[in-house]
Amino acid sequence: MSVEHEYGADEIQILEGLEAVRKRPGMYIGSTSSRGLHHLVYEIVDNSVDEALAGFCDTIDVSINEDNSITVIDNGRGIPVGINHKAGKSAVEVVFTILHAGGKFGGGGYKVSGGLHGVGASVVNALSLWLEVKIYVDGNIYFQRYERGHGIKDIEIIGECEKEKTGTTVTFLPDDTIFEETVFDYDILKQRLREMAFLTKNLRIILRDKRNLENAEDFKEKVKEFHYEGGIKEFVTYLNRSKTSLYPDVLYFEGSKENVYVEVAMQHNDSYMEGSYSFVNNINTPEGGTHLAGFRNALTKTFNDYARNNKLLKDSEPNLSGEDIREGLTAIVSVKIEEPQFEGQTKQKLGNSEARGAVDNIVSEQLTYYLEQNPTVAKIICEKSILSQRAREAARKARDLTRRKTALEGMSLPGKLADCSDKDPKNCEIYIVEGDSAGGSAKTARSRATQAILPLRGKILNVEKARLDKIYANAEIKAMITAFGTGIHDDFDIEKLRYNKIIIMTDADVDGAHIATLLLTFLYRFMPDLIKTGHVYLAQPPLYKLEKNKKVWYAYSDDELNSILVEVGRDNNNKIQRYKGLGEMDAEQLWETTMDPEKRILKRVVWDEELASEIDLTFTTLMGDKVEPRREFIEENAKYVRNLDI
Ligand code: TSJ
Repeated sequence: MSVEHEYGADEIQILEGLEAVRKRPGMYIGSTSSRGLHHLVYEIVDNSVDEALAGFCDTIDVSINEDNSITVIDNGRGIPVGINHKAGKSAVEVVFTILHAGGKFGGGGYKVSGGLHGVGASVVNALSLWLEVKIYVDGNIYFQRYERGHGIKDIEIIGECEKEKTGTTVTFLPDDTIFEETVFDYDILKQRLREMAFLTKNLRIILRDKRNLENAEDFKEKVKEFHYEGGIKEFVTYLNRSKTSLYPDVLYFEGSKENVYVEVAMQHNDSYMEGSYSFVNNINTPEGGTHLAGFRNALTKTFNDYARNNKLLKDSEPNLSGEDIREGLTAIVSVKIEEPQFEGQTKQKLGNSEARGAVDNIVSEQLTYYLEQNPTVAKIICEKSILSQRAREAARKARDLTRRKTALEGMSLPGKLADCSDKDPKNCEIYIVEGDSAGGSAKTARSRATQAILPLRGKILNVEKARLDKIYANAEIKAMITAFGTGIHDDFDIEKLRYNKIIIMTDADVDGAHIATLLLTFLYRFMPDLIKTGHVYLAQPPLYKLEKNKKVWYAYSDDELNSILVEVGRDNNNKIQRYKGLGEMDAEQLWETTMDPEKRILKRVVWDEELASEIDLTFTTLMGDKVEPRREFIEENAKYVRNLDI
């Protein structure tokens, strides 16, 4: 066992190390917001996952305690309790009090630590009001407590346990003088722990919420257990759960090459979007990198070879593009590597060149074999890719035509757009209104100078379920694209945006929510930067109108209605009106309640990188074929929307 530096016995130097963490926590955990807070849990859990990867631990139990402290229990070998002679104290204390000791500690195996992660237990300790560790080994229970990073006394035996029982238990309370947010979010932890369980097959992770037990219906803690024997294979099944897969198998490839351990799982569904996620040492790499490049290269090459060799692609036809093959593909590429190099501005892109070759090699070889063994599946994928190739070609022609038209005729705005007169985009907003009658009221109600109205009629095309050629031919979509002015995909240019706010206005019911989601899906897939830069809003029409003694109140929720009723008194003299749709309001009411910038409520659609993959899932869930997940989604649908201005 060793530590990285010669620290000697100079306690002061060590404490200075942890003081540095308390002084600049952001340097070690990214931020002191909710994100940094949850990061503490992952730091601790990562250590147990390492123990699982080394083959000595199969269960990790994570609890949010009543006081918002966190307990992590594993059944591994237990952190070594012996004296570390270089540091002159127990190995446990080294782990918790010396910066960066964690990652260099112990030998062999893959550490999940990498990038911003993996700063180790000492950072968590430094940022906690207190931390307690218990180690079960050789029939003894060892214990040590720290306060703000300082050991209160030496490690000691505080009791006995069964000889066979081994493991580590850590409990810590984040320091509320450091973190802006100290309340843990069950759903955020659930999301990440589920992902960790998918990425480490056979590992069982349990999450418990022990808070507010007296308020819970039956005094029982909230518990969720994640255990996937199939690992990332089951991850793909989970991601495809609300879609229709094109074949029953999830393809799975695994192997090691040049010290890179590679796992890939994939399955096509009948949608037209690619959903590939890549991981390095269990950490998501949203910007991909060499591992993803190796996977894509192998996929393109192997399918083209197969399609040619089996005459599915004629000699006269061009090669399938990578995009054609990946249409509707859900894939997980996971590599474990000893010294990951992260590149790019956000350090989220894998740079190790050996990962490219390793993934390419393993996937090419095993996919070639799979296709030979499973000609039916091979044919389904090739035929789908060929259809995609043709649609892409048709779409290209349609797009070229529009581009040429635009160049010749200038931007001709859609006929049904009632544009605003102010030409400075900073001052302008556009209401996308579903239905002609609501569109009519909105046109009458609006402030002509700054508010444009684009009424959409008929069903809004679900871009998740249509190929590009059909999407480009759709009148409503064309109208939005030309009205916004930005172009789409690679052509997107935010500088050309004609309105500062894009406001989706639909009825305040389930149908309205559905239409809004269809519109958001289009924006999310075709102009994601519009959402990222915060230009997209949802209008909030009222649910109720209340009149009494010639005074009028509007309520935007049931709660609000009730509090108004408490205030004005509930009696026969008020006639409450329930709005079933925007169409029931006249222009004046629509202006007053939903469009007047002085009085209206807008919700801004926010983009959260952390939740991007979940959002991805929510969109495909809602747009998918299966009914059950869709209902669940609608019930919790306001998640990605936050209140902005009131
Ligand atoms: F780091 C930590 F304190 F945050 C922490 C470590 C927290 C938790 C909940 C668990 C762990 C942890 C560490 N679980 N299991 C281990 N294993 C070791 O530290 C260990 C044990 C034995 C040997 C060996 O070579 O015999 C090596 C190691 C790294």
